[in-house]
Amino acid sequence: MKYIFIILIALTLFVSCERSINAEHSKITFKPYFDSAKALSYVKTQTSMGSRHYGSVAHKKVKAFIKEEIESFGYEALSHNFDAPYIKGRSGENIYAFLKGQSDKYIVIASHYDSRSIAEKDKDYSMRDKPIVGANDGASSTATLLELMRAVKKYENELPYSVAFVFFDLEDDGGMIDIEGSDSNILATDWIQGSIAFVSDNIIPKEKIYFGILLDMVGSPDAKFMFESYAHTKYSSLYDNVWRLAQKLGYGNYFHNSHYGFIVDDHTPFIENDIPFIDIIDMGYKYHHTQEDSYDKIDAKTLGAVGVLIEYVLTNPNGVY
Ligand code: 1BN
Ligand code: ZN
Repeated sequence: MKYIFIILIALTLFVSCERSINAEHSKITFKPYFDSAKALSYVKTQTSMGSRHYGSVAHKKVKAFIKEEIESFGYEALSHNFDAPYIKGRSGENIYAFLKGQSDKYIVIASHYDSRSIAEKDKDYSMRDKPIVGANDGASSTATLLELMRAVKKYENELPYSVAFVFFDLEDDGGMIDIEGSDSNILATDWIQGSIAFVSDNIIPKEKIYFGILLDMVGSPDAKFMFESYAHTKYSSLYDNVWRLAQKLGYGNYFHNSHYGFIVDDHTPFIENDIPFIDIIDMGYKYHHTQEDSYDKIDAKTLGAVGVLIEYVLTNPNGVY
């Protein structure tokens, strides 16, 4: 009896040990080039320029800064100049660059670089008509995209897919202008002017895009990334696979398998044109469209989680979609 008891204990230990090894095996170990401290420094550079809303001095400055950085990494900085499709009299500039991979199909990684010219959710009513610095809303994703570009340039010609990096302009001044257009068209909006124009001007032919990932508000220490429901309805396997990779990389504290609902963002025009595109967005950010969306609310760890995840997806895209 005593021996049976000992054998049972030994078996139990063996099984639980096996389980923990399997659990370890389901984790991904990956040595990234993405440097979260550098990404954080890009947030600081942008926020110290001030609000980068349409027509501001800082808006011009940030465009020049993005182009200079991109060129310093060894890319050619390209510009897509456009007239805002739904805001009369406004023109914008999307900035983009390519990294050559083994296939001529592109994975698109994108962010918006403009910040909002009002703070309609601020507690202080007297501050609501003032522009915001947009540390999370604008700067965090732009910083992550820049640092990602620096990091992955080392893989030039080696990645399975080519990469298109896109910095959209005129995303964030929506809800302020009477637009012409039908209510039934979700793209008849004064948000996301840059991405609407980018898709309709066919800057990257639709058939050349494998899939895309948009980054938006990726810097809060307690960020919760959940599915945008329109994208998840159309492209659930892409969304689920990216989330699974995030969890395997150890970022399950940020990436949750639940829904925010329908959000119009820069990925929407792509989906409307049947191009698979998902949004990594923290729509629960408590300082969204307030004056408190400032540099001190940003955590390098969150920028790192998103940057490393995307670096992993670009280096191991098979099975993601
Ligand atoms: C994201 C960040 N968005 C704006 N700033 C898109 C959005 C538009 C989200 C309207 C909610 C409502
Ligand atoms: Zn915004």
